[in-house]
Amino acid sequence: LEDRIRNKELLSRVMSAEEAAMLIKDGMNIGTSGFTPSGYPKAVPLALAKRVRETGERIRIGLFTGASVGDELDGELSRTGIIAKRLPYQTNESIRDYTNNGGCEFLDMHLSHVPQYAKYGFLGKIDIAIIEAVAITEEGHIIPSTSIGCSPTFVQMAEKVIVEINTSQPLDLEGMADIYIPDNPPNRKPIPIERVDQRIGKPYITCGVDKIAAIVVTDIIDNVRPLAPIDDISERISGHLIDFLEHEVKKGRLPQNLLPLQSGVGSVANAVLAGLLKSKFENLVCYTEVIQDSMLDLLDSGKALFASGTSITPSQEGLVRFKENIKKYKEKIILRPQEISNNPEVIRRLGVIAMNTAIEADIYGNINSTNIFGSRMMNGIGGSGDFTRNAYISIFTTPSTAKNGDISSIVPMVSHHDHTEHDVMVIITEQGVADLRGLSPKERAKVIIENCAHPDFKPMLKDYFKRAQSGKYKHIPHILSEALSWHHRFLKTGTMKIW
Ligand code: 0RQ
Repeated sequence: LEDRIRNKELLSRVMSAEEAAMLIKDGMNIGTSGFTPSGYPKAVPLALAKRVRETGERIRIGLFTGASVGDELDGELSRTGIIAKRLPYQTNESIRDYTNNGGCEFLDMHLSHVPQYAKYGFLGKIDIAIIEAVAITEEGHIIPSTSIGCSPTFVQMAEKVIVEINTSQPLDLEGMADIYIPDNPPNRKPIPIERVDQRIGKPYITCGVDKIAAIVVTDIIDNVRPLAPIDDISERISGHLIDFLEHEVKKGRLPQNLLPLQSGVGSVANAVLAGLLKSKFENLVCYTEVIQDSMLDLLDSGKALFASGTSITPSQEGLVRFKENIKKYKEKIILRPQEISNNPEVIRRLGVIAMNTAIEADIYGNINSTNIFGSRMMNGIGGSGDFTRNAYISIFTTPSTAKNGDISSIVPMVSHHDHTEHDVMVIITEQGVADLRGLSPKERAKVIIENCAHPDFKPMLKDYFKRAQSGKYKHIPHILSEALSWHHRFLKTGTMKIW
């Protein structure tokens, strides 16, 4: 244990998860490590849930994380009714249902905003930070595990820190992190990143011996999620995206090795990166948030030279490969706080190509990535807004239909807005590519309907757009009484179709 807890005094603060969980009281705000279920605390939340189950004690907390965390945290604490408020992103079925059924208040936030909200005091007091680590240094600083997320800021702002030393996380992770926290305005300086492989901070999270109230040793592994196999639709979307990038290179708007790539999560995003592996692009670099299997493939094949992110989130098999080859990956991967990985200033400077997924898009180019039928929260906006608004090219992909073809993903008006017509440059479905750059709303509508809509819904969309244009106002023509009728029809009849 001495190589993991390098300060002798701190060895006396090692305790059981049950004892550490006793520090958590009703009404507290708890900030934890974790980003897209990786590097999050597991033993303490499990012990807290067990305590509440066994004693019936009332504990309701605010739970703040980097992004999504595993079932030991979001799942267990929502099933025991412990979470009163949650931010900023989740992917766990239990907390999704809990949120949609009104069990907690959920704040869906741009991920780059979370650390600065915490630092500005906008989230109130952070009582305890619970951070998964591979080690604690002699000085009491924390070597984070597979994700950085908001951990540095939560540690800075919290009154007390509980560290979960996870022995399943290799010590060789030490050195992968690059921790830099910007000052608050008016003293904020430019972030000195000009290349994706640049290190600007420290390899540890500054904490200090005094702040550490408890250390829990565990070996529970990250509950990473399996990736769906790449299907025909995802492959076609990926093909269109690669063709589009090749076209941009031919036009001289992108260099041969493209620009730094950001890719969202999910099956389509994975297929897009897998497509890049087969493409003729070389010497790629990634400035992204999540590093998943296909990103490791790009690095292994030599197609990509470097990846900067805030978490490593491979599948179970990918995790084994990552751990076995960690020394090699350490030369090609930097993990940064999400305030830096998702920073608008850096994204704009580097000229990132942002590729994210939509639930639905409307004919004018607005995107809904989060709320099904306007009300049912799926995962959250995550980092998609940080990247989309500031990217060199912002691309959204989605299959043109959902629910066995009964839903059109291209609709007259989105039922919830995440990314507006002002931010979205390209929409791609398996049907084709709509390049919206430089187009007015009516010009966009023609291209989106023509190139992206499914043939089953194209005539209905054309008919709507035509009739809308005979209305009084011509800028963004709509028939308000009909704009959301497609969603309404699905909820009533189980299909958006009218035949
Ligand atoms: O619901 O499971 O009940 O059938 O939406 O759809 O096809 O499984 O999609 O897993 O690729 O996720 C946008 C959610 C896509 C994800 C989203 C229903 C569909 C299914 C999921 P069921 P799929 P994926 C990086 C950047 C936002 C955040 C982001 C996401 C469910 O990519 O959360 O990009 N993105 N962050 O049936 C009604 C439609 C629908 C629909 C799909 N048009 N209408 N329901 N569904 N289309 C991550 C981070 O920042 C951390």
